[in-house]
Amino acid sequence: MKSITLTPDLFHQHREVTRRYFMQLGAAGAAAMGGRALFANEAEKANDAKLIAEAAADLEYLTVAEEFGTVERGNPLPYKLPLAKRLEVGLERKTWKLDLMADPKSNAQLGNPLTRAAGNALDFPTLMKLAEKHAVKFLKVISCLNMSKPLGMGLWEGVPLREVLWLTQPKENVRRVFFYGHHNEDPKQMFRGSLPIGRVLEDPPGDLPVILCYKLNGKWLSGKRGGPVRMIIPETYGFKNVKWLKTVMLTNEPFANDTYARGNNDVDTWMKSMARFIYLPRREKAGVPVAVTGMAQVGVGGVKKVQVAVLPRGKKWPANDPYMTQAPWRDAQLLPAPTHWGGELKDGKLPSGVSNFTDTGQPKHWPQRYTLAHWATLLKGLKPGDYDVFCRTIDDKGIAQPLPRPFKKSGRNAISKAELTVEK
Ligand SMILES: Nc1nc2c(c(=O)[nH]1)N[C@H]1C(S)=C(S)[C@@H](COP(=O)(O)O)O[C@H]1N2
Ligand SMILES: [Mo]
Repeated sequence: MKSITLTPDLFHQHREVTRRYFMQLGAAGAAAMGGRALFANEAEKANDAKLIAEAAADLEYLTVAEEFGTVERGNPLPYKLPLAKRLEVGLERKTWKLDLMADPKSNAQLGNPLTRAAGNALDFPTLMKLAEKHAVKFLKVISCLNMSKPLGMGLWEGVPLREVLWLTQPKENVRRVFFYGHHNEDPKQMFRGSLPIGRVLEDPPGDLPVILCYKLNGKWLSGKRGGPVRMIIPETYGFKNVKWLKTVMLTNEPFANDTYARGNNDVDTWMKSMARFIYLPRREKAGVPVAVTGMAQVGVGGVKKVQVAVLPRGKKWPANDPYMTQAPWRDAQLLPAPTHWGGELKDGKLPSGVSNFTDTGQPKHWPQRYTLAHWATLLKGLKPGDYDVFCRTIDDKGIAQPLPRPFKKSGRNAISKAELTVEK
């Protein structure tokens, strides 16, 4: 007879496997009738696998552009301007232009600034010309530093910002890059971001370039998502990923001038790892295994595992263990990369040429930093009662969420809680 093993391999095609699990359950179930404990155990494992696969089958990976959560400012919102106005101010690909210049308040020296004023600002056809040679595509999750859940997971395409910066022939006195988007010519509406020049010119080991992004999930970037062109910076929270981008300034200022610095936010933070629930039933009958699914945002520290803990509802946790390190944590199952990517990609397939993927579309490693991973688990043997269920990540160094960086103004990563009632 066939034996069934619960290796992650079985989840490799989590969408497609459900039917196969049902068939295997038949064989294992029959074996269990033989009365040997081992086989009974296998039947239970097969059933668990089936339940997890069913729960995981509907998890969509990439977010459709229109379904992203949105954080935006502007009155009116730039993409809601009438078409004629959008054309006039350069918020359509046809008329989009990007100023690349020295900060007038600084002594940064550029041999060849590109500006609207001089009539040589970077336009969309020139960006596309650069794209022929330099375009990159990669997965990145957008998360707002001040929100507890990601806004959406995208496949972003663009030209590395450094390719464009080099066109300006920077010479000297350049320490940072300032950038901002369309703001209705009203300084109060300006939304600014900044980066050290070093980050733009060179990518830390294993990291991807900062890009001028013009496509999401294989389609032109919509106005709502920040098009025609937005900044995408892989390791950062949403606020540096400035939309409706029109101006990039090289400066000798040593300080960040990000709009987000005003709100008491840590503007130098990298994305953090954290686990969140996707689905946990509110109520279940005693004796029925409870299938739970979730996502893990993979921050700079990676995600080695996800864990779940179940406690009686409202149990007060000792104040001297604020991060719940002593809770009864148990490992959940971290699911491998999806084979069906969602996000309205053609046939659900990733295109070729995605960074960190092979030519045949296999991830070179999984999970990947600054993306999501899915997880699932079964809660079993719970007596009737009210429970709080918690989830957390463990990073590549073995550090449990919310450590090593638990302070909320560098990114929300408090341990998540959901409620479950088990009925008689
Ligand atoms: N021009 C501009 N860019 C912006 C913002 C903005 O208000 N204006 N909001 C930022 C913030 S705080 C976040 S979290 C992300 C959200 O990106 P999304 O709306 O595409 O999900 O956009 C960033 N880019
Ligand atoms: Mo944000």
